[in-house]
Amino acid sequence: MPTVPIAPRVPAPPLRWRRNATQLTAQQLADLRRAMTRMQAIGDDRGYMRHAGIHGLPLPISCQHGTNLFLPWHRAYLYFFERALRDLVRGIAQPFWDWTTTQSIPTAYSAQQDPSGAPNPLHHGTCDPLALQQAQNMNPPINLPAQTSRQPGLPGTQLPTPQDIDEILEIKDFFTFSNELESWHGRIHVWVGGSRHMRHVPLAAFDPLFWAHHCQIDRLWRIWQLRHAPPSFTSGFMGTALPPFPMTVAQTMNVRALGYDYATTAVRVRVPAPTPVGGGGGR
Ligand SMILES: [Cu+2]
Repeated sequence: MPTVPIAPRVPAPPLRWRRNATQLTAQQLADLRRAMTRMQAIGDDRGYMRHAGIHGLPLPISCQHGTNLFLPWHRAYLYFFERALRDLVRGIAQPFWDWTTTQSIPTAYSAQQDPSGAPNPLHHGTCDPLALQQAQNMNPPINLPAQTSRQPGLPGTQLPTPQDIDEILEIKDFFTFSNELESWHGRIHVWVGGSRHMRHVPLAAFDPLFWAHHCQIDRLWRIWQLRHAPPSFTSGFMGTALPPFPMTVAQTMNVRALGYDYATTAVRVRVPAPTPVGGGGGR
């Protein structure tokens, strides 16, 4: 009897799991910080400044807001950012900040120092000098220092509750869902930034918290995709390019094809936090 296997035993590449920023192990958080520290130290196209600068300033402003490309464009953006992180520390995935259950900035990001006493690279970033200069020339001008900072929770600002988001996830039409989610996304930028960097699209991505915020937006899209039948998009929409990324809308549809998924795709589930390292609130 032949014993040749009927299918070649080629293992599928392992998925990267994007985890909740408040539930990272000490090692996962240390790896993320190591990658960010290294990336912030690189001055060329692989570096943090370059990646952050793609979103807004320096010109051109590439991000898609207020359009049907909001979710696909930012998914591509996160994908290439994560790939750059992975070039520096193997196998890592960026975490998400679930602001519905962690209604404060996760301590992984708010702590000034890491456990060894070194500066926490998730606490702040440094803006590209050209971006700052161009921001000052905008109308109205944005005058902010190079080092990013935050003014979370000023009066009149608000984070969504799980119920707020659950209502949005029920919306069947993709483009309506996208618009509603984008509008909450903007309010969270304002909640974090106050008058500082996260509030302003041209400079927001220089704040390391930007990525965890957008990761949560991307996660909510993934949850929406799990809840609803795939929309029948036009080939025109699916074929739309997402510059500067070499990717089309169609290529952003399947997160597993992009090599990652979210460790938690349930909105209301409350997991008993196992020794939270980067937990919200204080340590
Ligand atoms: Cu944003």
